[in-house]
Amino acid sequence: MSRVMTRTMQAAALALLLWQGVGRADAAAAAPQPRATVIASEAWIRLPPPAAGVAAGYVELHNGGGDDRLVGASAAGFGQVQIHAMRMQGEVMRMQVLADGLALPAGRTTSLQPGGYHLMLMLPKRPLQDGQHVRVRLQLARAGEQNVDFVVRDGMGQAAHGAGAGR
Ligand SMILES: [Cu+2]
Repeated sequence: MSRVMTRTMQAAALALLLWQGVGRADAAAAAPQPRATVIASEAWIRLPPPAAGVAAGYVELHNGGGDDRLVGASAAGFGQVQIHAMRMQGEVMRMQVLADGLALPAGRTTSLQPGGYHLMLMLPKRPLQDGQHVRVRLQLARAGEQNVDFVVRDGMGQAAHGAGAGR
């Protein structure tokens, strides 16, 4: 009887050890990095005209995880960063603030690009320069915060941001 008891206890102790080991392995696998499920690429800011109070930022956001949402953004050199869409209003293209952010469907790449969704960088603390890097902190509902470096580029050849398309 005591032998059986001892074996049972040994088995239990072994099971406990294994369980703890597994638990530790799981924790180790999960701990190192917050899941970077949203990958940003092609991040750039169109060089605005001198004295412009705003600049537009564009980026490709690939979401390799579950449904997510870009809910906000900020940048050290700007008083505020908003998420905008371009919408036709009658025959005129206008910008619109996306107060609830921008949906990033699972497995898809969502493009912020000229003529469409964009980041509106407002209240610049100093003028932007061609080639400059601007670090923007993106706030994602699920994936958390992510810093992305945007390069300032002179976007010649395309309609100026915010210009009316009606005439
Ligand atoms: Cu805008």
